[in-house]
Amino acid sequence: MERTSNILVSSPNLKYTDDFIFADYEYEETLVTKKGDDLVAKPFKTSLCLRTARKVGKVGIMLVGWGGNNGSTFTAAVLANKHQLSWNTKNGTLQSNWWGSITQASTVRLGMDENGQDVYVPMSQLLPMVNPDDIAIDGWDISPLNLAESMVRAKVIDYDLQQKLRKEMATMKPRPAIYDPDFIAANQADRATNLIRGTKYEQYLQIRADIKDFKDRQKLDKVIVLWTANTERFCEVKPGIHDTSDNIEKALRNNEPEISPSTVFALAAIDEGCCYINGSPQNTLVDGVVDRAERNNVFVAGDDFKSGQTKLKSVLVDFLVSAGLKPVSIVSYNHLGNNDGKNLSAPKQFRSKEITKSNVVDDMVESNRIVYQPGEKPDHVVVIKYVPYVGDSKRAMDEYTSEILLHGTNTIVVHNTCEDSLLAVPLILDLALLADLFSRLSLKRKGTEEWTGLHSVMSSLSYLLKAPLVPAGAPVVNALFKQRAALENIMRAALALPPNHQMQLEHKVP
Ligand code: NAI
Ligand code: DG6
Repeated sequence: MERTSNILVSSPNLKYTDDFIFADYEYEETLVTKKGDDLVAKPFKTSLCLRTARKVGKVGIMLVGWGGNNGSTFTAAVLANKHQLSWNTKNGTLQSNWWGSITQASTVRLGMDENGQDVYVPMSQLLPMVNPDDIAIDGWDISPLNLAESMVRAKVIDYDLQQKLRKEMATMKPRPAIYDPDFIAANQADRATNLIRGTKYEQYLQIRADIKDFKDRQKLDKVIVLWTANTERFCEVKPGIHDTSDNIEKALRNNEPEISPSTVFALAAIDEGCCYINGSPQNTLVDGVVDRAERNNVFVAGDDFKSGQTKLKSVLVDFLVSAGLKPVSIVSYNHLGNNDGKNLSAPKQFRSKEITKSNVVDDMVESNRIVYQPGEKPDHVVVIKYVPYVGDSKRAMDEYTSEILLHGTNTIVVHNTCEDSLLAVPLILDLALLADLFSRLSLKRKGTEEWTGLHSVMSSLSYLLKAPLVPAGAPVVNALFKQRAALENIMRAALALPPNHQMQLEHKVP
């Protein structure tokens, strides 16, 4: 019998040492081959050992765009929870919580009790994870406001809670950042006064120095760097510049204009051994960056937080297509009035967001060749408009039209009033915590000696991202519950527990 938090896993395949959790695991899959007109399905098993390092260490997160709505709200949420703050509103006294975070506020089915009833546990208790109260926060912003001022500017946090957080947040000031007006909207220029000057290579060296400084001052074991700054335009990917680690290094030293600020941040983070997560849509993680991450055994993940409209889309379209219906037209309008919306009102930055918001149904469409012909896709339109009055309270309106039985039509209309940053912030926490957890997981085939970590492109975080980056050649999964199942079942495998198959045969046979 072994113990993780308050969960006891009783299995001959699980062993705890002071440093690791060792799990022996039979990974089962089905190989499908073509024989003439037939498909032959052959189940197979691979015997694996999984090893999870138990020591969590002290983890810090550095946010690029710390003074933005997400950055200031994240900081406020961490502090409010850490100090267990409550605050008064016209609806009474409210307590801090982490709702919207899958690690902190969602549960996982562990198994069933003696009566065949499901037993659920908090996801955070499955494996050793960082406690959000222990996270150190730092970051950069082109805007010089301290975090208390940023919180006021964001207009997200309730007034009374702002008053309780103000003193501590006023001591937090973003480090100067890299500003290249060619990459974000011209309407951002007036806040860009907190800047690292010099060439791209000098800026890269400064970011590395900042990471080292944060790590040393706070005595951290690990730093995770996460981009939650303005959406950039896509960089124009060029062979000889963006394709390999060596070429991108040369381009950086040559001050190549198509190396974006976010790519400079990513390279600096990777070279400091830090995981880099891209919470915005732009193509920061070009091949040369991924190559660099692989060479340094560092993790990268992206792109673009999947917080609201897209999350629902990746459920709804999966439901429609798997029900044998045929979505033929998906039209998604957004209007919002925060600084993100202002930046996205510029065509090139909108285009970046349009791309990540539009590619999210491809895997579901591909999965059903009964209703879709090869190459056929639904019409899919994404519109974003800037309406200052609504602030962070984004309105997302979707119309899904599907063809149904005998070419009838079914139209579903969804109206979602979101508080955008309050949806995104728990994802920032989960991305950091899960990136840390998966960086402590290694695997090997049974009987072999050498442990390897997960792939540098951390696709296990796909659930939290609109356009998941995957290792070259790997399929992209957008369907939300497939992503969730992968996440849960990898954690279960690390505890030598079988995947949750949901069959409940106990209740289906007499
Ligand atoms: P925001 O505009 O309030 O914050 C962005 C911050 O980045 C600003 O304070 C800005 O001064 C700073 N900044 C711009 N360029 C920078 C650079 N090169 N280095 C350092 N700082 C820089 O935006 P918000 O609402 O916080 O969103 C942040 C990002 O997250 C946006 O790209 C947005 O598209 C993305 N996102 C937001 C979601 C949400 O629900 N809130 C969901 C998905 C993605
Ligand atoms: C308007 O679309 C602004 C965007 O930044 C979104 O709010 C953000 O990407 C969240 O998108 P979604 O589709 O996950 O709600």
